[in-house]
Amino acid sequence: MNRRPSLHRSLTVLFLLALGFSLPGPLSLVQSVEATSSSASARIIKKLKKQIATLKAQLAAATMPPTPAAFVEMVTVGNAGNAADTTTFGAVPYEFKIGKTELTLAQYTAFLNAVAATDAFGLFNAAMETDNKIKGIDQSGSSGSFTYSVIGDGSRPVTYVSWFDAARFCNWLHNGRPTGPQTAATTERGAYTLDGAVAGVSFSRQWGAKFWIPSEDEWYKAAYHQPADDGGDGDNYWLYPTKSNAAPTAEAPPGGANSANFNSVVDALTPVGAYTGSAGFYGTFDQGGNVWEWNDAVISVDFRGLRGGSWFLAELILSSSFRDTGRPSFENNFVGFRVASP
Ligand SMILES: [Ca+2]
Ligand SMILES: [Ca+2]
Ligand SMILES: [Ca+2]
Repeated sequence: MNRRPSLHRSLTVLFLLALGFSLPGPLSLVQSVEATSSSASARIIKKLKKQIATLKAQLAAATMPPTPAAFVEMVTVGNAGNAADTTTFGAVPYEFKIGKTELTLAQYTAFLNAVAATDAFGLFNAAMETDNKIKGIDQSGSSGSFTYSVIGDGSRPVTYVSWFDAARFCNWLHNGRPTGPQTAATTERGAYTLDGAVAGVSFSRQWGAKFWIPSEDEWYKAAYHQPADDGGDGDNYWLYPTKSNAAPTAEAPPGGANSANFNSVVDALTPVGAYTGSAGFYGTFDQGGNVWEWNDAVISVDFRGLRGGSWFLAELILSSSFRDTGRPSFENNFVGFRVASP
């Protein structure tokens, strides 16, 4: 707290120096000190130069916009140019990042508070508040001044989110998490050009998107790929997203090295990343179970892709061989998402 006034003074000095002002004080001190040759003054010069470098770095940091990356923890999926699995999925010719976990209630609640005082495009679903399985997000007030708060544990994945809610969340991240009504500047443009759409499949990631819903190949690679040369299976792909060809054990977290939330052993959702010993090769959690996750595959004129299975489904559905679909407007307590970025 006490740093601020002095930082401000120093930044002002730096700013004036940048404009070419000749000032009494620090600069003239440097000049007068530089005119002498004693070792003591050399030390002072060194110290002052160091302080100036520090202040310049602080100034640079102070003028940088907040980084959405810090808001959603991402992991890097390397090995660009990998071949596809026998299922035909998983080849990605570039390096990218993907969310370490599913999006949480806390993150989605921050989103709602930023852009859904008036919820023009249905980012909130009343079941988020009433479904005892998920508890959820509470909406207060009336349209124009809605506010939202997490019910219970905000570390569980958000559910009752459509493909469009996920796309709007990506736009919001892309735009630097602004506050305001649902417009082009907040939720309607950026990664996806939505402009009020809440149905249909004719929406794709825009060039230059900073966050997006993973493609099916990106999602699949993050879940199942591990080069054989790097300790993976002989054909570079595991059957389950826990670096295993054997099905995970359905058990309460944290479990062991191959555990997940499925088969209704936990009622219902577990905090994201709770199976701490069961990460995928690239460091993701819960790509098998907890909630189904949207991807951007267009399956038909009516459906988008879903993968990974959920808290009440059988083990097979967590595997790389299982591909599901949903209408992009579908919302229920077993579907969520994670994001990807460059
Ligand atoms: Ca919605
Ligand atoms: Ca394999
Ligand atoms: Ca999942």
